[in-house]
Amino acid sequence: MTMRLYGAKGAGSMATHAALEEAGADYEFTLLDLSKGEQKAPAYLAINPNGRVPTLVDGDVVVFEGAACLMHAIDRHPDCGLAPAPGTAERGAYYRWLVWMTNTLQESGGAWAHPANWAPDEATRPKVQAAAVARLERHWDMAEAGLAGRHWLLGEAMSGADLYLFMLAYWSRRYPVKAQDRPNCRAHARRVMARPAVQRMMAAEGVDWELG
Ligand SMILES: N[C@@H](CCC(=O)N[C@@H](CS)C(=O)NCC(=O)O)C(=O)O
Repeated sequence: MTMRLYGAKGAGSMATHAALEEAGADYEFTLLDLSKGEQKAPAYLAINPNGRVPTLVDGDVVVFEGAACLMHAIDRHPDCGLAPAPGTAERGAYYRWLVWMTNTLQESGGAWAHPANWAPDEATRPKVQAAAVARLERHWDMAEAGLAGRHWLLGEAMSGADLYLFMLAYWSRRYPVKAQDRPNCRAHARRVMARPAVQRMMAAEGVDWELG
């Protein structure tokens, strides 16, 4: 059955979109225009009451949250090589990195990019952003250390965690703390972006990254 990924240009759907391309999946991509509020349309809220992207619809199964969509897409294509076998040390690292990224690195970026979600009072937003910048420095340093001496987060093979890190690195290009300013993260982003599947995802979404 054809899966449907709801996403937006350069948004949290990028990692799942790239994984579906890597897997050669039978899927369709529905591009929502967030500036027009299409993510708040009643028909979309019926499948994802958060009113955010991404959402992955796989028959009767509806998955939201970017990392969950990514893991489900990969699990449905067990031969795609994007996740280590359950119960292995590498699988533990795969969970660890993915949950850490979505819960920590992504969250800190969100606090910098959308301080109003954390501080309704405008006067306190600069403090929220300053704290987010300090956290982002620590988090990107941790990603940098995690990539020391290895091509991929899990070591020998690229996984879904690398696609997720690439997505966050791409977003950070507009943040005061940029993944690309750290050599290991920069080399990692270039490595991921060189993948034909990632190129296809970026072309389909109409996004580019002049990483140099
Ligand atoms: N925790 C969610 C966050 C999703 C999220 O914030 N998505 C953004 C795009 S990257 C969005 O839909 N923003 C539009 C809105 O909040 O109305 C996830 O990781 O999937």
